[in-house]
Amino acid sequence: PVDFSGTWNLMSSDNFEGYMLALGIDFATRKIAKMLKPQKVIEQEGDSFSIQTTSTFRSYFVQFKIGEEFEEDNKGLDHRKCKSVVTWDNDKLVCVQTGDKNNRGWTHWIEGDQLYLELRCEDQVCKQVYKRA
Ligand code: RET
Repeated sequence: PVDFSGTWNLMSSDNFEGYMLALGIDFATRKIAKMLKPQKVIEQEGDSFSIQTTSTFRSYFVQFKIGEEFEEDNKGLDHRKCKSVVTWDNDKLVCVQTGDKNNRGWTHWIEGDQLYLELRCEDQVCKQVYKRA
């Protein structure tokens, strides 16, 4: 079975700018955020996850259980509240973030030594690749 646990460093990011624009992130924050090389620390215990995204500028923490809806505050991002739920699609983790923005969510999966993250909002898709630290 797939285990996302570990520390992951950002290697590449495609269209993070478009994703941030779709979220309405302000200019100054976008300029800083696109220079960052965030690190993800994921703890997975069965169907319980915690994901810490850390950067020199700002960090984001989220905790969830598969299939259990939770209130997400998106603190430090766009601050819009969402009802979020994460499910398995085969070995992919799929999050649907229901709120003011359409088509908001993300998908995480692992291939080899790399963690892939696709971030979606409205018509924008950001693709990121992380490597095990
Ligand atoms: C940073 C820096 C400040 C501006 C923005 C950020 C974006 C963070 C994102 C985190 C996504 C986390 C996920 C967790 C679950 O797996 C880097 C904090 C916009 C988009 C998908």
